[in-house]
Amino acid sequence: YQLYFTVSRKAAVQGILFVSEKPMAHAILIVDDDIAIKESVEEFLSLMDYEVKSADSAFQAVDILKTFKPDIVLTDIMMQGMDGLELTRLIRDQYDIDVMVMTGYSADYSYEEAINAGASDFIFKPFRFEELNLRIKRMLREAAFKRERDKLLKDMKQLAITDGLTGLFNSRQFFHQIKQEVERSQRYSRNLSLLMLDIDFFKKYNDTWGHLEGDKVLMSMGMIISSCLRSMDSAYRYGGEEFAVILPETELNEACLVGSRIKDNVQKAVFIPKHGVKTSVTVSIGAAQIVKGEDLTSFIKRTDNALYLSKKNGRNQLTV
Ligand code: GH3
Ligand code: MG
Ligand code: MG
Ligand code: MG
Repeated sequence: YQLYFTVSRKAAVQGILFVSEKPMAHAILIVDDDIAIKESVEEFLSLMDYEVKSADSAFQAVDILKTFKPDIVLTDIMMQGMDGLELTRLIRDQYDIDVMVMTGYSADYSYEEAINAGASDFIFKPFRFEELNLRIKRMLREAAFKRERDKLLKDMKQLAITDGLTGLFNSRQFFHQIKQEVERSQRYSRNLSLLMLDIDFFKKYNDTWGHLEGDKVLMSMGMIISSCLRSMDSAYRYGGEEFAVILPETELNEACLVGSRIKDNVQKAVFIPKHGVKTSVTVSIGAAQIVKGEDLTSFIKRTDNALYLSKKNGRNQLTV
């Protein structure tokens, strides 16, 4: 049987162990109905320090995948029942696992078919173990690179919409989100409310205790506001000491309940800007519910006006 491969198993293994360092313990599932091939590949990859499992049919592979999540599935194409391309489609559909297909029937299956089924690579039998190993390593490298890139992209997206000081969404995200919510509420006639909040006499707080102490208050504001929200609500720091809460599917009186809770919790919070000094801040709030046909500018302006009235009428209060 060893003649089947252009390099004998033993020679290949020795050769590679000699020239390459040990790979990390990645997991591979081998699927082939040719038991001799399955076992020889399994033995080779085990010797290369991969965690290996094998199946002699696509059905068995599907079963194994329920509990075993390899980095790569290496599958034969021609198999009874479900073939390797069908298995590839199923794996790509259900899991984020790379598939390499191997076949000896190069005339029957094209590279294109395998790629279209979702395979990341394709290898013709008979193959040399060195080639298989190099292809596996390349797939693992590319998968690691892709994971890193995806994570970076995700982190960057998150960073672009987050306020660094409070962890709330930033003003860019506020205008993006409120625009969408206004459009949605108008198109589907849904309730939508908005709160705008501004800390009272915050300039004085900064002047008295310093900017860094002021920043601590802003951070606490982020936590207090977040703790008062329901699952659909979202909070934003849209200015220096100005915050907004978007409340989808919410009537004005419910929005006022949320706003009042925030106002009360802000007032209750104790700050210690200096050893032995206990102080607190208050917040003024404007609340509004969108009316039929109202546009974004008008909606924000009405909320802002309500906030202005809270300020004008003595602060530490909510106005609709
Ligand atoms: P009012 O009750 O009318 O809102 O009075 P105010 O002093 O809060 O309002 P004003 O708009 O005059 O001042 C806002 C102050 O907020 C100015 C600035 O000192 C402070 N501020 C804005 N952004 C930040 C920030 O990022 N960190 C800190 N520590 N303070 C900030
Ligand atoms: Mg076969
Ligand atoms: Mg302000
Ligand atoms: Mg203020």
